[in-house]
Amino acid sequence: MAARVDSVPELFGSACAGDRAALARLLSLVERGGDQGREVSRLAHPLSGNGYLVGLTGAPGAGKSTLTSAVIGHLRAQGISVAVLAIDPSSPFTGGAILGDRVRMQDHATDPGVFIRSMASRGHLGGLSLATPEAARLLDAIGRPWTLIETVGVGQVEVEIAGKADTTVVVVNPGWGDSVQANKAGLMEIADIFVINKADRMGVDETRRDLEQMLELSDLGASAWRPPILPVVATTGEGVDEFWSAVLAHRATIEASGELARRRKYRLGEELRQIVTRRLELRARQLATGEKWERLKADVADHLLDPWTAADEMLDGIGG
Ligand SMILES: Nc1nc2c(ncn2[C@@H]2O[C@H](COP(=O)(O)OP(=O)(O)OP(=O)(O)O)[C@@H](O)[C@H]2O)c(=O)[nH]1
Ligand SMILES: [Mg+2]
Repeated sequence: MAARVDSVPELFGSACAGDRAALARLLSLVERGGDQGREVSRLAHPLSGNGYLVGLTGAPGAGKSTLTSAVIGHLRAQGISVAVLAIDPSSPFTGGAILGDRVRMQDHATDPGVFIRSMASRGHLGGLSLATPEAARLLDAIGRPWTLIETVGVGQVEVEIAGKADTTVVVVNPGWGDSVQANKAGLMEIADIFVINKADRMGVDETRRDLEQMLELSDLGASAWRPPILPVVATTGEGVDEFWSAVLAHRATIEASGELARRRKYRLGEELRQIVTRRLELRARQLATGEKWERLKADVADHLLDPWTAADEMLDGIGG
């Protein structure tokens, strides 16, 4: 077989025309970061902004993948295509056995309207928090109208990623303590919609009360949107229609109020800031190995120079 030497623009063109293998290769480049990853970003950015990003997060095993799978089924029934990014999943997404009975992920494996990808950070300069928005932007740019991002809602990076969607969904389970954990993990602030999944189990009303109480205490500000709390049984699909209606309602609300545009602008600003920070950090690390660094360190240790003045001298080199 001939070696595959397609350039990034060629791959991008193919992906736009619906070539899934090309898309998968572009996503690998994005994951890896580096110059080719940047080239993908350059091509994708001007074309992005039409797709819509939904983040799903919650404790491990809350049923995020099962719910995602049910949503895929819901959208596909209407002929709407969808992409899924599973961020560092603790359970494999395509396993089938771990997924709900009604709509197994395998059913979607051969459907050209569905694209599912597990993301891991493979040496990307900014890790997953920078690779994920780039991947989402690529999917947006090639014309996917919906992208769902699943992250486990533990850990700062994961919560941060989930919170950077257009609509963020927090999945909890019935029973004492789950909503308290969600609160501790910082999920209350980022939730636009709460799903109480596994509503076939005991304790739905208690969990709803807990969430309502916490919502009372949290500052919703002047926001026109009050996060709804929706019971769902992802395994059977019960409540999935209502859930998706809530996503559509949230989208319509923030589109009309200008909040969506604000969120996106803020997100891009944060991304830019993060990129600059990472690059300065790298540069500083490079500088911190040279001769000048050793001299300054020695001077500080010998009390000839205070650390701030030494840092000034160091930073002169990078214009910061
Ligand atoms: N009883 C019941 N079980 C469910 C429901 N939804 C999901 N499950 C089960 O819960 C388990 C975990 O579901 P997943 O969808 O893999 O959960 P997840 O949140 O994606 O898990 P991680 O990605 O590992 O964090 C599976 O055994 C599902 O079959 C539900 O509505 N009711
Ligand atoms: Mg999962």
